[in-house]
Amino acid sequence: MQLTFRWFGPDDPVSLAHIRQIPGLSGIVSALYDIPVGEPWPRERLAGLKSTIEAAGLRFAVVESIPVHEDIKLGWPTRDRLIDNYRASIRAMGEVGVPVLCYNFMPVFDWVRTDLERLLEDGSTALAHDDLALAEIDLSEGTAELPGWATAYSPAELRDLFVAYEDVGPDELWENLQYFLEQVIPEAEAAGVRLAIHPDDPPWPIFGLPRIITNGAALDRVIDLVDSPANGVTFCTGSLGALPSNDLPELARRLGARGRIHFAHCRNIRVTGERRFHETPHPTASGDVDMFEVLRALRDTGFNGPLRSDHGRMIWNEKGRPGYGLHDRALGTTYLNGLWEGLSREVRR
Ligand code: DNO
Repeated sequence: MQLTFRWFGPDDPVSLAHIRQIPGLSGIVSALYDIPVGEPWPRERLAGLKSTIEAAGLRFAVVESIPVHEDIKLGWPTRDRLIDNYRASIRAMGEVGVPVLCYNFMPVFDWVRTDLERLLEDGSTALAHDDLALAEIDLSEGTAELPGWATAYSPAELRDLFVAYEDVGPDELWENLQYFLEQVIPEAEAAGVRLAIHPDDPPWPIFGLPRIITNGAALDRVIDLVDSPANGVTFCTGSLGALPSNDLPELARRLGARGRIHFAHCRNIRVTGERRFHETPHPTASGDVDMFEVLRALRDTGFNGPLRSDHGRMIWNEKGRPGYGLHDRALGTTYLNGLWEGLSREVRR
């Protein structure tokens, strides 16, 4: 297992120098955030980012993410040119030597929450989601009011997208994912890059848009769409854990045994009702994710890929990007590192 940390580039209030001081940490998860969705990523830009990371004594372990253009998810004729661009970006990753690409296939929105500052009992704040509160959000003015989502859409853009998705249900989305993977996976194989699809977050349809990567059966299905070692998943405990029917240790064991977990996101959550949860500190005792058993399953199945502590709370008066401050993610990293060391020694004895 390689401990990694997400860094949002030079504008991130968290510096590489601080990340470097977290014990046991070797890898950075990052992206080129200024390239418009659909454009190919220039190799020199990726190489530049890699040099910056290496100059800080760290390694560029994962690209998270190259966003998939909506036309690809919608299956529009324009998708072929956009998929060509995506393949070019994968080639650039291979040439520069970044081995893992985390991506998602969620229509229109990436992760969504209804509260970015839920006050927890200990005085910290965390991200929270409640589908009843989501139903109250008015998107007729665009995405300005939507917590969590970084890409802003104007009211007109959003209206057009919702109209476009009227013709795309779960079956069409699956077909479009298959079409995409059939083209990009051979390129990834040739480039020495492993793709790792991120589960939908939260793992159910929102605003009437389909969401398909929600459980173990879906992750198995993705892997089966194109049978290649380059076609794998990001095992995200927080996303999958929001549905109590997902048995996380069992899922980690099954997908791990198939050798298709290429990246792990470790975050804990507390489910407080139907489609309602909030994020918590990382340890098992703090939430509903049995982090020890998840890591044990990964360890038992020989997982040796990148793993990162996912969303942290805001603690110690830190102000920063929701879910991505330094302090609580660093605490989480240290906890995960400790669990892993314990598990590794246990096995050797
Ligand atoms: C949220 C992240 C996701 C993830 C993308 C991957 O904090 O885990 O936004 O980066 O879904 O494409």
